Amino acid sequence: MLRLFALLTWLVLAVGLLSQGVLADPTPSQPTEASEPPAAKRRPTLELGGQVEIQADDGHLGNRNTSDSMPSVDGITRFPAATHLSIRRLRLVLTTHLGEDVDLVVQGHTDTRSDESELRDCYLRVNLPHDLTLLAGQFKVRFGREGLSSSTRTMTIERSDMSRALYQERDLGLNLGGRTSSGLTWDLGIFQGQGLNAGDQNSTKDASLRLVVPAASGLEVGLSGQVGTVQPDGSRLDLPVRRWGTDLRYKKGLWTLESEATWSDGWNKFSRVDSRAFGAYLGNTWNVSKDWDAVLFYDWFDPDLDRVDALVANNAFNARNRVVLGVNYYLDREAPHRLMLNYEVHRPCEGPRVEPDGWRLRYQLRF
Ligand SMILES: [Ca+2]
Ligand SMILES: [Ca+2]
Repeated sequence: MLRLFALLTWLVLAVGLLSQGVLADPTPSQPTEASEPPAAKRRPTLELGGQVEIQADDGHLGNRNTSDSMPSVDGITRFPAATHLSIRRLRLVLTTHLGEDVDLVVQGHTDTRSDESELRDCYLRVNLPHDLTLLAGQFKVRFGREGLSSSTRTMTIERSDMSRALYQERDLGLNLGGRTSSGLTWDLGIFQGQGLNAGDQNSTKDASLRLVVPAASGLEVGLSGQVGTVQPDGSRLDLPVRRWGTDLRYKKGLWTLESEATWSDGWNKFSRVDSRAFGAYLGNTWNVSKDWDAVLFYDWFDPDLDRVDALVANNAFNARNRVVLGVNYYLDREAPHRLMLNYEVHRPCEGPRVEPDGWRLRYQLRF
């Protein structure tokens, strides 16, 4: 059933793309009179942007493994770490305007903390009639709120464990999105299902759906779903991926509330097996003054609702929560250009008690 649905959606999206002539070879127009000079060839225009994040992480946050002394960005940490300074993200985004309604977006990424340098985004964006937008290539799967948001807009320096474990991030595929006259936005996508910069390991495709409804003044409510399979590295087994989420954003006066919950019955990045998982967060930003925000954020996540490791602080099995107290100082809210300071309190809710509490400091500029 899933394979049939995936095939049909691929066909619909491909026909839409072809009908716009995006994939057709351009046919040079014939000059009407031989005496006229040939028209100058229109070249694509280029636009360069990006962002940089320089970050310090407190060694008390601990490490999830013993391979290095870097403080972890997530999970239950039980190994020592040292305070560390890193380029958390350096992103360069090249947008090529190929035509009036067609852009090619390519984004490169470097992270010295995890020693990563890789391609992140590479996709065609086609604006279609009736407020439709088609994305084709590698880009963020339209699912959830926190994971889908740019790191330049998140409330906290590091995202919740729920988003890190249950959000697909980037994948290779197609997404058709639109907006109705009532303001409802929708996205329907088909993906390989294997994640970032990975080839498909099986013949089935994942499907994703996201709806965002403007429910009341200042309030928007989102619903997301993803179904499919993943074949982990070194395995020949296809594990199911079934995720459903709901989220909201409510802004009133100086306060912005964001919340999200995701249910998963299948593979996730923390358990790495077919398990039932659940996570949620609730965050509030108080716009204290023109340049300052204060943030209070709580999140909870269990990567495997049916198992507990009573002996070891185990990231694959055990539930945990995190409280983040934060302040942001904006040099420019629009860019954004800001300094973020977070203090994170981590507590396992299952298994042995560890208390890897500590601070993070980030300088962030989008250009
Ligand atoms: Ca697949
Ligand atoms: Ca558990």
